[in-house]
Amino acid sequence: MNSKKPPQTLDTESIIKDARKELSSTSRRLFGKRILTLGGLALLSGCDLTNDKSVNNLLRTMSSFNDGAQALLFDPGKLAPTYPESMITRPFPFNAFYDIDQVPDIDAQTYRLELSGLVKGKRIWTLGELHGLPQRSQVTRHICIEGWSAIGKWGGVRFSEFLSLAGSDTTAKYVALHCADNYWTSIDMPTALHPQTLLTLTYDGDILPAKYGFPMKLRMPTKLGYKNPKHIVAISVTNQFPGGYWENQGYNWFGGS
Ligand SMILES: Nc1nc2c(c(=O)[nH]1)N[C@H]1C(S)=C(S)[C@@H](COP(=O)(O)O)O[C@H]1N2
Ligand SMILES: [Mo]
Repeated sequence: MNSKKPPQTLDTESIIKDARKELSSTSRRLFGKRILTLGGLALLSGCDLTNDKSVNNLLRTMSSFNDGAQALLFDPGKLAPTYPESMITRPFPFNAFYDIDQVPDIDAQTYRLELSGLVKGKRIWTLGELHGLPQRSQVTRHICIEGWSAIGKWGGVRFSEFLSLAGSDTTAKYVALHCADNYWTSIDMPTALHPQTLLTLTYDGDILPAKYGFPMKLRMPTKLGYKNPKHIVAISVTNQFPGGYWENQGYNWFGGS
């Protein structure tokens, strides 16, 4: 859109379309169709919608409004669907912000996971120590915002158990996850403590291959693909909003699936 256009030529339809995209299906159901008119959106956001800047503000407001709605609607006891092993997608797709030949090469011997922030206990973990914790596995569906989904089997440590072993302050708001390829994301504490959130070390029964995130991927079947970081090297428990690689470029932060 061109900011020099007079207000009456604002592209109403595409504003509403973008606004609709900012709302998840759950929040759309919660608020009904009525607000998805220009007047309704203006009322909700307090934006006058007379130029591009106010439309941008509106969409940003919608997105954080949607984060809040999704957080309210998130049920920490509700499990994402699991599938029989016969339904695993083979081969499982690879995706990253770079091509497969750029996947980071991480040395298992020298690898260390560093915990920081609101944590009282052990802050440096070796891979051996992580493999020594109780392991479980689950077959779940990964949904990528780019329009594909696939079923895979991941195994590893329940993240809530890891966080409590490390003496984390689970009343903190966020957990930030930093990756060897400089990707990062962050999640809300209720999702970090969800029983299906796993610090995964294996894929389909084998050590996690490089392309799927060696040595470790945080797998959350309750969140979209971009919230599932691979090659994690540092984790921080914090009350300061950490954002994320795609989230800072406009993807919705809560990213529920
Ligand atoms: N470190 C890192 N983690 C990442 C990404 C990335 O580029 N780097 N991409 C995300 C996205 S958008 C998707 S869909 C999944 C893909 O995971 P897969 O290669 O195991 O299918 O990884 C997510 N985690
Ligand atoms: Mo994705």
